Amino acid sequence: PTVIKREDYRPFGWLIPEIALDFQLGLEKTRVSAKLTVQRNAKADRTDMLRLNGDGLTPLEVVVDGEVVNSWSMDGEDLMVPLVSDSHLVEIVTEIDPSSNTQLMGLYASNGMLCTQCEAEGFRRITFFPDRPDVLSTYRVRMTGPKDQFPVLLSNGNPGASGENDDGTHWAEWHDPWPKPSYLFALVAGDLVANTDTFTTMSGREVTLNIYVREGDLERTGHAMESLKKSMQWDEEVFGREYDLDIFNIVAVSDFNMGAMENKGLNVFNTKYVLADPDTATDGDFDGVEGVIAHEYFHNWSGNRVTCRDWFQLSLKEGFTVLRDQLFSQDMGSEPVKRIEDVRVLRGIQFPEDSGPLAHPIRPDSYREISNFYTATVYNKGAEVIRMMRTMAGEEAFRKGCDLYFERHDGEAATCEDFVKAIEDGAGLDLTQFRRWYSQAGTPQVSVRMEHDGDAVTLHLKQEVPSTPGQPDKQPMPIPLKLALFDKANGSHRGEELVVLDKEEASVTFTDFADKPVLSLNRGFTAPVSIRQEVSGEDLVFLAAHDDDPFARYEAMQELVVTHLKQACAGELDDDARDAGRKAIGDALAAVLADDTLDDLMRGELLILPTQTYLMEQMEAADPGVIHAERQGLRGWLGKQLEADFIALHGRASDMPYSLDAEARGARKVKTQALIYLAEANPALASKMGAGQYDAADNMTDRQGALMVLAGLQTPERTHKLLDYYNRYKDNALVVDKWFAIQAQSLHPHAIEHVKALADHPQFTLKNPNRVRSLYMAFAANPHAFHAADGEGYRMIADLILELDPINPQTAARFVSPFGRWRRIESGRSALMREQLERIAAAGNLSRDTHEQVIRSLG
Ligand code: HT7
Ligand code: ZN
Repeated sequence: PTVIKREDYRPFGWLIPEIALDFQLGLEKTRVSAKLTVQRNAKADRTDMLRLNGDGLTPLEVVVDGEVVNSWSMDGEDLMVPLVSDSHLVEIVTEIDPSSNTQLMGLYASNGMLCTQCEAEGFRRITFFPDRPDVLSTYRVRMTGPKDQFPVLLSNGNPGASGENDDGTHWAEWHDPWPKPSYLFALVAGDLVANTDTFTTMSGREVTLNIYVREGDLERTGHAMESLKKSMQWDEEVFGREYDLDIFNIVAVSDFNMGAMENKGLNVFNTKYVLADPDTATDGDFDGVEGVIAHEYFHNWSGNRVTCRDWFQLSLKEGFTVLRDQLFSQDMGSEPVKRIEDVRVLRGIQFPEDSGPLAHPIRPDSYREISNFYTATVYNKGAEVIRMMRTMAGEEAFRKGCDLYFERHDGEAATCEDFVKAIEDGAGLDLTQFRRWYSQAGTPQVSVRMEHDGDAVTLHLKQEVPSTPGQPDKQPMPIPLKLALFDKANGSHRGEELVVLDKEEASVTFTDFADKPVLSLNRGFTAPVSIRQEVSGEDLVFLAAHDDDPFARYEAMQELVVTHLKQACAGELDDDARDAGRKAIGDALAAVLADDTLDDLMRGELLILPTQTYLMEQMEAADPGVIHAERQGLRGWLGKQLEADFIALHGRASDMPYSLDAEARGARKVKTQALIYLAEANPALASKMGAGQYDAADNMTDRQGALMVLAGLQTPERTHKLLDYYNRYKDNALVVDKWFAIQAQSLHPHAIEHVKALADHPQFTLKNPNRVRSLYMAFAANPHAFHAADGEGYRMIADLILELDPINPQTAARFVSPFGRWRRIESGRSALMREQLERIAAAGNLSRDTHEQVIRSLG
């Protein structure tokens, strides 16, 4: 397959200022007539050929300026229409079968309704068009379909005329006045009901808000609606962005490849990010709904009003919008807890990506299949890179830069460079060297050594950006690090400093320190880097107890555990040393449990052990079996030492009545954390307590927490409660997804057998991405099961990839990345992983998506 390169970008030869689409809707046959006004683009190289992208389409009719023509030809999947004048009207008719569209790209059927997904290149599966984000058009859409089957007919923009025909069909027209690229087109037709509300914008316009769902789901849309209104308000207050249509529609669909899609005025959502009530959704699910609703809404400006010139610029809209949704969620809930959660995702998913064969810069240089680049690097590291600019500029100056960006590029398809330039000009920063963050992949490693001489403290800082595929040599990047120097005697510091390390090596000196202080570095995680620091266990215990930056406190706790587990896994600790290490962690944890100044949400974070993936990331040739045993061993030891405290914590938290406020959520969080420790220390007790928590639960957070712990135990309660849960929720697809996931990610020694059996369950299907992810993504993220020493976990995921690829290549390709760890794992498993990658590569007829990922992974 062809490699597409960023440097090859050329403007399209033609402008398409307007498009009118007419749909005759049917589940098995939809007829699409497209009318394109076409004008020569004076800013592009002259051409007499109009290339219209297609994917699986055949033109039924091509009309140019009112005349049927036969002069067209096909170039692969694309339609080539010769045009001689400067402007033309081109009409094309195509026919598609939505019911056979299992890829869920373009127009497809889901549960009897029709919906679209056009990002990144789905529009070309609907009609022939220059399906690239720098061609902006205003859209008029008319659709006709059977009224009983599709009572609701939606598209982008504002509604126009509608009416009924004598044959049982009806029709509706929509007009979107804002020019947009084809990837933002959407259409929905189905039997849906709406939760309707309004929002009055800052200039006093009333906007109608609708959340469309299937009838039985209406009562679970309240949280999504509240989240939408809060997002609209927040974007006005914090970024000065006002909504720009009369109506904002959201539709929930159960078959969806990703979380949601920001189509102009008609967001299409995975049901997972719309539906929530206490009985069926956990606190995490509630946060997920709020975050994704906000994210898609914020795209209205960062993505839609200002869009991307080409797909290499994806982080322009995604990185910026992730930052915006993170800041929003920080403001809606606990700022430090949200920051910790975001960093956990970055370290758990993006850091491994950045150190493996799929590493790429946030602005990639080439791709074969763009769907493979909707990655944690583009999204989450992209957000961190913009966050660093904000840290260096300060909030106010950063806002000025953002204002300038929106003002300069409104209505345009922009580049990452345009964004950086606007921040540079608006915020008054020099970002010349900072631009390297856009072009260089790899997580920088910063090492720090502290020297104390007389009353001077010198920090010697050094950065190294590791080699990544195609980028053997790297240049130093500006790394903004917030730091504080603590006086151990009084437990405080003299204020935070921001140091920007922009050279390979630099030293900074601070005076007036008679005693050697304790360094708290990268506070608030100001830079997405790994820190290497010689720091004593004693200092980490001090920071874990005293740091006034909650993130740094969490970090110290994590570092204490990581350091210990790394040594234990490397076989560097004899029994006494292991006990001493465990004891230091136990003392720090006891302090966390006893600390009245902490709220439970934060306490819950401090109780979470570093993930196995993060631990593996810290080692050159990780042995997942050893890491799992050491990590669980530590957990069990802590559970035993602090058994009485955990039982007391569980009891206290259980007395808290259900509500969505922070206190009650915190109580639920620590309640299940306590159970997790007890399960390893005293399985019989934990089984009893877990069953009690399950039975007493009046909400999904408690019920799922208890079931998750029980699923890892070999007790009768496990079987009983899993069965009870299934019977109770078997008609709710999102909860059945949880039931699959709980078993696939469990600590149970037979998790692989359970997953194999679940694949034959009547409710399992490869056609629904949520269901596939709930079973197999959960499994692939379960280290002790996926990395089974005999390679059975690897075989199972490779089998899945091969079976899923012809059905849904985008989803199949996402399962390749776990195999990318083959170079950083002990030799036995490394060979087994590589063997499976080679088996997939050898299969004929692989999709472009999966083929690209397998080839890159084998690298
Ligand atoms: N911008 C949206 C991306 C998306 C997508 C990409 C590829 C295939 C299917 C997709 N569905 C949605 C989502 C977002 O980041 O807001
Ligand atoms: Zn997005």
